[in-house]
Amino acid sequence: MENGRMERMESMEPISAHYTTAYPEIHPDSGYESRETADSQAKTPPAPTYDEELVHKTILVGDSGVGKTSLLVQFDQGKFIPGSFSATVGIGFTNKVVTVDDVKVKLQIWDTAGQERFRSVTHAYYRDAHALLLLYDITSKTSFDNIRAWLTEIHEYAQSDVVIMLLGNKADMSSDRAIRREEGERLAREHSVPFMETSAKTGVNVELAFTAVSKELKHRAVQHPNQPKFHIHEYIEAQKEKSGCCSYF
Ligand SMILES: Nc1nc2c(ncn2[C@@H]2O[C@H](COP(=O)(O)OP(=O)(O)OP(=O)(O)O)[C@@H](O)[C@H]2O)c(=O)[nH]1
Ligand SMILES: [Mg+2]
Repeated sequence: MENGRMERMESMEPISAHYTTAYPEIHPDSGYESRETADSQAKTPPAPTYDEELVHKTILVGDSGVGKTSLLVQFDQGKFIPGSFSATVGIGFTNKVVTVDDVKVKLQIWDTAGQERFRSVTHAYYRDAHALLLLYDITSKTSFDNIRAWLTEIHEYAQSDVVIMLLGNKADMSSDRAIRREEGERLAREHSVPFMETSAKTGVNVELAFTAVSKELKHRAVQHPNQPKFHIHEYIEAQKEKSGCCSYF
């Protein structure tokens, strides 16, 4: 799972004002997060208010190089800068307030290091996660083949009711494609998890991946008896952009 890229060093510029790297002993609810908040307040306008009850912890996992950090930055800032990120060291996180059905929800998104040597660090974060986005790279068969091993780890360390979504990233790289979309769909069906192809580069389906997870978590947290039940699979099918189609890119 190693890819030999340079690692992001602490001395490098942070990838975003909202993004902070952390180490295993630092918990997101500890002083570390408030230090980050105070810092980002100095540079950015005050964060929008949100329902304190609705803080969703989402964690990004998958092999090194599949595009976890790029996906998070695309979602957070709507940017993609090719080759700008070194392999994540340890773990980083970003807070983002999103509106789900007129309710503001705070998404705390943890970006893990895919490299094998950080595995014990990232395991510690699984159990607090409400949702888990599991990525592979559509141009890398190895990253796809490793999905089963990732799912085994997830079932071992995460809560049993964690919302899992499988994402085939780098959908823009159609000429280097190694995994057909149908293969991703089949694997997702086998494990009863929703699936979509994304591109951190073009942004295709990036917002949808996070929105779908937020909606699912919000519906679980706030049950209105008169509201129809939310079905994440159906929502995704209705919303997703068919990334395999040449016309989109
Ligand atoms: N074309 C294309 N390149 C991408 C995409 N997502 C990521 N990349 C590139 O793939 C490389 C790895 O991306 P990262 O976001 O650092 O991958 P990662 O999963 O965070 O890797 P680790 O931090 O080591 O676990 C970088 O050169 C990115 O520019 C994408 O959707 N399309
Ligand atoms: Mg990374």
